Amino acid sequence: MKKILVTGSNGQIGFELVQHLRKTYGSDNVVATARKKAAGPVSEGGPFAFLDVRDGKMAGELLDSWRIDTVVHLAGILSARGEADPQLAWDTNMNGLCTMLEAARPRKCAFFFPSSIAAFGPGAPPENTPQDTIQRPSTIYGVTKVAGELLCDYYHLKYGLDTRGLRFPGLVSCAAPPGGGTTDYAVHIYYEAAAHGRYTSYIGKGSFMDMLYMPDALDAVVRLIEADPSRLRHRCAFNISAMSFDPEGIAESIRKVIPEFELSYEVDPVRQAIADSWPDSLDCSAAREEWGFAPRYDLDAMTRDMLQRVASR
Ligand code: AKB
Repeated sequence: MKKILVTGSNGQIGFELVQHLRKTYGSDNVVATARKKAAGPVSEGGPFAFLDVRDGKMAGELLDSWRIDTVVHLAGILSARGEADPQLAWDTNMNGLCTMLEAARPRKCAFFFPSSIAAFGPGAPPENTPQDTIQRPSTIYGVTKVAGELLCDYYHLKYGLDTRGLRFPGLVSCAAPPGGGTTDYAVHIYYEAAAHGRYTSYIGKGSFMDMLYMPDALDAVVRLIEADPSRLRHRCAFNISAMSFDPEGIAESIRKVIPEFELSYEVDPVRQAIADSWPDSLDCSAAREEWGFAPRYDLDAMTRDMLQRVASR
């Protein structure tokens, strides 16, 4: 049975992934870590420890004391917050990653790294963006994601570390809020639709971005962690996505459940510029072929589920 340590456990992905991993591998085998303790399932449903991912001594002690063999390194600053404080984004995302890789290296821990659609920039083909193509991002977040992908690949080539990663698109979920991202509008819109029947979008009409519903993201992480290494031609990181829509597309889907839903726009130039620099839709064939990526939710299925869950909260 794996012994897994997760960083960034209070974040949008971490909050749900910790619970999913505990169900899959057993509560005692998944150590959740974060800089702050929050009451709830992450700190109460299994082992929890404080960890600043830039503290290598503390990271090493935790890996030893819990006999960890797999690190899922989620802690990081997202795209919009990164543009507000590029130095913080570099420090957390790059120094945090280097520190955790160095802690994992002598202990031969498998290592999962979350990259992002942000690893692509304006020079990449925007439609059906290939797995392997030009990556010249124009955000600090994207710069740390490309560097992170390369660094994780390097640790595999140089030291034989079992590094694997996914390029996450916008993730839609309702268990824990997203924070500081560009794709967050695709979560907020469901809350506002359920509560007020209307939403004002900071992303403009016609801006398409890739998205994935959280249950499919959790499934993808476990599938990749469990994948037969002999089938992996790529390592860090795989394109994954289940849908691509603009604000009009998600509004249309919401109107199938709430016909009177209204959408208006107050475009935020910072987040709009980020969205404009990202792909419109990804080619996910490498993920399907190499480890069986198979998302279950399309836009309408996600909308029905989200609106039901948001309404019941
Ligand atoms: C963000 O919007 O910054 C993230 C991402 C796509 O990586 N959700």
